[in-house]
Amino acid sequence: MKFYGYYRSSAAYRCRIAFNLKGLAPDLVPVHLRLGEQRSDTYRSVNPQELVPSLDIGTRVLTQSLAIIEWLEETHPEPPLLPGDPEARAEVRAFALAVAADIHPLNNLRVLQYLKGPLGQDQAAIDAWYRHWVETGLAACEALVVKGGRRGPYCFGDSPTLADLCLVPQLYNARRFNADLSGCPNLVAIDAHCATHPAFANAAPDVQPDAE
Ligand SMILES: N[C@@H](CCC(=O)N[C@@H](CS)C(=O)NCC(=O)O)C(=O)O
Repeated sequence: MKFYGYYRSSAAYRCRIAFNLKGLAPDLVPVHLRLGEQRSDTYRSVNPQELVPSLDIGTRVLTQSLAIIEWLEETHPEPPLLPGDPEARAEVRAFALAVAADIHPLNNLRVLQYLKGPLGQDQAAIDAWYRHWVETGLAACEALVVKGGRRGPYCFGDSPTLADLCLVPQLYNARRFNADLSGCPNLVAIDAHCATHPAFANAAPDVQPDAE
């Protein structure tokens, strides 16, 4: 398998944690987002959305991090990243979507570049935009795990789920932009616990082969 990613891409980071948990090691094809390689003709033929990650599984190319992780879950079920109970699965997926569908798209590189270029915003305004949406979104995520009852060291229990795979990269991004995490003590504690797990530690941006 070939995995197209970028060390600082939080969507790719979610998949890297899943690969590690499932004991898989696809070949990395780095796509340098800051250099705009995602918009090259070569990469557009891999992923018409011009976004990472993509996973070439030989017969086709999968895109969208959550779709890739759900495919992994179906083809490599152990260890499970979703609970067995349908209501608990919905709870985990809701948390994952709160990050992946509601926080991350507002703060993606192309959105920040559009604010800066065509909309002429300065760096202070862009940083304020970033922090506003990440802090508002993470406050809601904090409430979701509290509402879920915190039954273990991870978001929803004693083992990592799709929710943790989405949380950890989002917190990495939030810290890069100096977001205020003081309102999210549960999320910060979960993130610290995840950092002790090799699957999470080995997926961290700074230890990737394409890290700068
Ligand atoms: N919903 C997509 C989001 C993918 C995405 O936005 N990837 C970012 C990196 S985290 C990207 O490739 N950005 C390139 C750009 O903004 O030009 C997923 O979960 O895979």
